[in-house]
Amino acid sequence: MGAEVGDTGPRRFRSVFISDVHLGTRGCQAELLLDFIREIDCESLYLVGDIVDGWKMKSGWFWPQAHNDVVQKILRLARKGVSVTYIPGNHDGRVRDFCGVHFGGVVVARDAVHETADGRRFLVTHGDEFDGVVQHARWLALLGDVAYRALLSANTLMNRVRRRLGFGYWSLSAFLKTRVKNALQFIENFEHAVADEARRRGVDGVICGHIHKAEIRQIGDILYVNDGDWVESCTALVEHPCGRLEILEWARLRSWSVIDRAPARESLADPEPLAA
Ligand SMILES: [Mn+2]
Repeated sequence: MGAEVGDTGPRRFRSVFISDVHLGTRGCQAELLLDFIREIDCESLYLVGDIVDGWKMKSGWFWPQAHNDVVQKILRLARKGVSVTYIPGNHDGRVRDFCGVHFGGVVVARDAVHETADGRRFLVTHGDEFDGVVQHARWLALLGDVAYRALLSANTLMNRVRRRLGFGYWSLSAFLKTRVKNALQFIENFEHAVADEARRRGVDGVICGHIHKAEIRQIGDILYVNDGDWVESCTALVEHPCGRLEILEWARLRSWSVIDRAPARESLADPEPLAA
C-alpha cells in the first residue's frame, strides 16, 4: 500500500474508471483530473456517473475553462480510438435519457459488464439506486479525532450557555456517535446492496462510485470495487494489461500512489507489480 511511482510519461493501462467528477461545481478538482488524463494511455475509459453535476448547475452557472478542457480531452480520447463508456449517475441523471446513444465516439449506457484481461466479469454501475437512504451526515464518518474533540469542547461551552438560559443538557457526543454509526452503517449497507446485485447478475464483481469512498474489498464471493471521486480524494481505478486492479490516488504531489489493489488471477502472468 502507498507505493509511490515516479513520473515516467504516460502509463499504459487496459482500462481506467473514474466517477463523481462533479463538473459544474466548485468542488470539482478539474485541473488535477486533467493532469491525470494526460498521464494515462488506455484502451477503455469508463465514466461511472456524476461526471457533470446537473443539479448544481440549475442554481447558477459555474463552468470554468478547466471543466471544458476535461470534456474536450475525453472527446479527443474517444476520437483517437479509446472506447469511452458513459454510465450516468444521479447528478447527471438526465443523461440517462440518452442510454444506447453514441455521441462523439462516447457510448451512453445505464450500466455495463466489463471483462478484465484475466476473464473476470464486473458489473459497472454508478450505484445510487442502491443507497436506499438519503444520507445527511456521511462526512461525519470521516471526521477526525481532532475535530471531534474540538466539537466536544464547543459543546461544553454551549451547555454552559444552555444552563444559564434554563435549558437542559444536550449531548453533542451522543448525537455525533449515533450519526457516525449511521454513516458507517450506510456505507456497509451500500456495499452489501451493490454486491448482492452483482451476485444476482452472476458476475464476479462490481465497479461503482457514488459514495466517494475508493475501495477494493471482497464481500463473500463478490469483489467490490469503488473508484472514488474527483472532489475530495482524486482517485481512479485502473486495470493493468494482466487484469490486476489498482486504485490510484493522484492528488498527493501529482504523482501515482497506489492505495488499494486486487491481483490478477493466477492463470495470467503479472509481470509488472506497480511498486517503486
Ligand atoms: Mn452519485
